[in-house]
Amino acid sequence: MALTKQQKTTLYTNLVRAVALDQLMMRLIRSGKMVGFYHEGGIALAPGVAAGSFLRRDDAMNPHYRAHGLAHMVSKGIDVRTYVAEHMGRVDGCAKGRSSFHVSYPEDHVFGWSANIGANFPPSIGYGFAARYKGTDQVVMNCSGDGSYQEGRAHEGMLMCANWKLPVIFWCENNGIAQHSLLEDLFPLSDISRLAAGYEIPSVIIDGQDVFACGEAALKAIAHARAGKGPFFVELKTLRVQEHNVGGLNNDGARPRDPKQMQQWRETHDPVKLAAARLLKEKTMNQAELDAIQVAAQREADEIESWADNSPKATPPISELLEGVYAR
Ligand SMILES: Cc1ncc(C[n+]2csc(CCOP(=O)(O)OP(=O)(O)O)c2C)c(N)n1
Repeated sequence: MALTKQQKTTLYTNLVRAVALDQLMMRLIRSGKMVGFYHEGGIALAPGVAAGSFLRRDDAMNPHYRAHGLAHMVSKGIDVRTYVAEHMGRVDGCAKGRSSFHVSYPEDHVFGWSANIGANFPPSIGYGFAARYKGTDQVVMNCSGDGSYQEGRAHEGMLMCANWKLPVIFWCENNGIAQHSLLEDLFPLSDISRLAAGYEIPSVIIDGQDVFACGEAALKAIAHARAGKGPFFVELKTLRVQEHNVGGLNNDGARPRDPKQMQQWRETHDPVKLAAARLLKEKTMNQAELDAIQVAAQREADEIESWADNSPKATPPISELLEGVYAR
């Protein structure tokens, strides 16, 4: 499925926006302005961008938590100002500054997530079942890393979707590592999508550094699910070039990846540089157009930061702390 100029522009613009936001989040965590910790997206943002860019507003999406789902959410058209403010513990945050990245945007059909990896599968399947039951043509984009396919819920979910032909896309952002464990130490196979074959779910393997290839795969998977043909599995091979998270407590001990190797990947596998080179070579865009996209993305990130900066710090009285707690 060849991409149109408009689709390429959308993907490239969303990628540059996602990178600017990821860099903003890194500045916030390193300067002490962010509460909690952050999982850098780095050069692994193209899959998230592609996952969100071609969904309708009423399609459900469960973003992968890397880069805290920013690439997925901005690409789906969500205004992430309140989400950034939430990370900064501000009253205008989407959970009044009391959470970190456990949020939902129900009006945009992003139904929230949990720190518990694999927890996204049951609600995604439920959303897919609801779409089928109500006879709508909504699809569900269920994004996760390779790590969540160690979970029983992923396998129960794939089985149910395959059996009932639910419109769920299993979007696996495979960076070859789960926290501190290399993929080869966790799985007897290197292609997670081969698991899908056991459930008769069709699959593709994509270069996750190529945002256009990711976009083509998203269009294919969405068309398949929307046409009522059941689930589809997309495995996007990508790279993590940072420790698991920044600002957390778990960065001591053995480092599974060589920092020099990670630095080299940043230079050779940067999806923005790869996409820009392709757009210039094909003459889809010129340098001035690419520069304008960069400037606009930086401005957007700066405006979000100053908007959040102007929101007061959340210091709820003890009597209000249990508001919004629904189960204990
Ligand atoms: C059920 C569960 N087990 C373990 C953890 C600890 N944990 C947090 S992130 C993570 C690795 C996830 O890897 P992956 O899904 O591949 O995402 P990546 O960080 O590589 O993008 C683990 C094991 C958890 N949050 N939930």
